[in-house]
Amino acid sequence: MRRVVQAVRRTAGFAQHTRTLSTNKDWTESAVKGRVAAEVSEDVTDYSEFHQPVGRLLKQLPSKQDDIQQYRLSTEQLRFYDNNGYVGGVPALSSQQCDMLLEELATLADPSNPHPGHGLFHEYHANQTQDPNNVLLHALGHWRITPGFHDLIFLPSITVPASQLVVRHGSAPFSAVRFWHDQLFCKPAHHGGNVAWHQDYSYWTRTRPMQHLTVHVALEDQTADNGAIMYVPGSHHWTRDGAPLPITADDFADMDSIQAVLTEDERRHWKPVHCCLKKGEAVFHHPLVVHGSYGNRSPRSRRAAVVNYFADGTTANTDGPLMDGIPAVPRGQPCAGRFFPLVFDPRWCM
Ligand SMILES: O=C(O)CCC(=O)C(=O)O
Repeated sequence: MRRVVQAVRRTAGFAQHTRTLSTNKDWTESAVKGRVAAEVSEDVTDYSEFHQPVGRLLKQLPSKQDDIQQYRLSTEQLRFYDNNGYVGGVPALSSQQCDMLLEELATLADPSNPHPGHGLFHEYHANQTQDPNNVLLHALGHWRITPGFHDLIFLPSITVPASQLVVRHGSAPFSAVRFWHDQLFCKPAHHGGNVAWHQDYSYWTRTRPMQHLTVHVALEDQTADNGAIMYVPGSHHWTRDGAPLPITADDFADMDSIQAVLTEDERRHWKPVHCCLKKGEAVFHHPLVVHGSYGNRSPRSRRAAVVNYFADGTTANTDGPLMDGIPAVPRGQPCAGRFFPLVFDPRWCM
């Protein structure tokens, strides 16, 4: 059977893009890669058109020192990040804001009633491991689909620490920060899946230089028994001649596949720790720190919203599109424009 599905979106000032999947083979590969093929009608709002908060979580971008002061990380927090490759327990959202996002998430994750904006996801894996006893919803692109997830990427409780961490050398204490992409990592109660150990930059070498940052926001309490995120402290120094470790588990299923590529010295220093987060707290991590998490056999779900950033000036390192469904940025050119908004610039508050 030949199957052709198109996702078409037209907006003023933005070239129409069409995604076409054909043949069963492509279809299967697409499912594995989480490729999304759904029509998006003209009347669905694509929030990527808005480079300001739309008012769901935040009214306006910070414009003076008073707007950002309270969000700065302390010297001890910065030192912890430099030594370990992550810093956790940072308040990012109120409980009410988490509930608002969880409501939006429910509309994005209901297979019986797909969201009208579903075709705007860059990737959507209802279960990335494909094992029904190990379920991990993983998706990219929801900032385009719902107003709360859109505003999340601009929240100063997230972007101000990000601007302190995204570049950790040189004299400027703050950098201008651009949105790279977002992710959902959701584990249901009882049969939630694991996320195999990995370094984020292993997946991101299509952009350079490495001046990236991940912010993992707990929408629910994370504890050892519901599969809290874990880190290997100090592993942000583990490279192969400056390059990240190779990807060892595309589907995140084989927790320990990374062991095969570690050196003896790295194995000796393999001392993972949990980073238990309260609902609304964030952990900020380095693009090379090794992290992952075990499955969820507890009676509580563990849903997290992740925002990935890079420093302004990061460039494309490929001629192809950086994500499914968006136009390519020419190799060597800065990642900017509609899909990579500036979320914080210290000059806004001078
Ligand atoms: O959800 C997890 O446990 C891991 C998510 C992850 O890889 C990340 O936040 O970068």
